[in-house]
Amino acid sequence: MQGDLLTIITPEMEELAPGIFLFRKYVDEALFYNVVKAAVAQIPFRHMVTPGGKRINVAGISMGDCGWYSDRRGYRYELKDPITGKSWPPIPGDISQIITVAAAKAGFPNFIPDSCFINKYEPGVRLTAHIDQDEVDFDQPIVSVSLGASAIFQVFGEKRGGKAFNIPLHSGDLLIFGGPARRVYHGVKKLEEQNHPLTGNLRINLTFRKAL
Ligand SMILES: O=C(O)CCC(=O)C(=O)O
Repeated sequence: MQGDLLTIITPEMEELAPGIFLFRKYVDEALFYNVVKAAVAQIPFRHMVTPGGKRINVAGISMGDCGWYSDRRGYRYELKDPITGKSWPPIPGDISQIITVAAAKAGFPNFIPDSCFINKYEPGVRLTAHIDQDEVDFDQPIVSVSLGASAIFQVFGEKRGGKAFNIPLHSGDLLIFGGPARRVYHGVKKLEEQNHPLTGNLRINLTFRKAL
């Protein structure tokens, strides 16, 4: 009974700060994870390097019309995987639709992602603070889905350092940042060792963007 009451009074979406919207337990985790597994079967996770030649700790691959890419030539979007020369696996239509609907609820109508970066975090791995700024239109939000192990997403604001606003993210959560929060520095704290029924000790994150 208490559980039912909680379901009724918990809002579907919370605006945590201007432009930052959290939908707790919003997506069907198995549906999204099956999409990840199908994409990874086509292009295995890999560690890219920064333009300065440093290995990026979080392994990742892309789906969509274009994929975020980094190597000695710089950060950019690529229409084809530079390693294999093949197109990225498409973002399935039902997944894209779920993302579009969530974005509209947060006040971003007509958001149709053309790129999804899939991050894989192993225990001990963190994502350093950065801004997403390789996209063409900053009026379009970023929509991020978490699967498996829980992590702390950190929002720093306009500068990289300083005190972070910490947002714990759990499997099935969907986070949107756009508008005044579109170009904030953000990162993910070092992943703790965990055992999640979906992914074991891994955290998977899907970041949907309109890049081109
Ligand atoms: O893993 C996350 O929650 C965030 C990922 C992210 O910020 C990125 O891929 O740019």
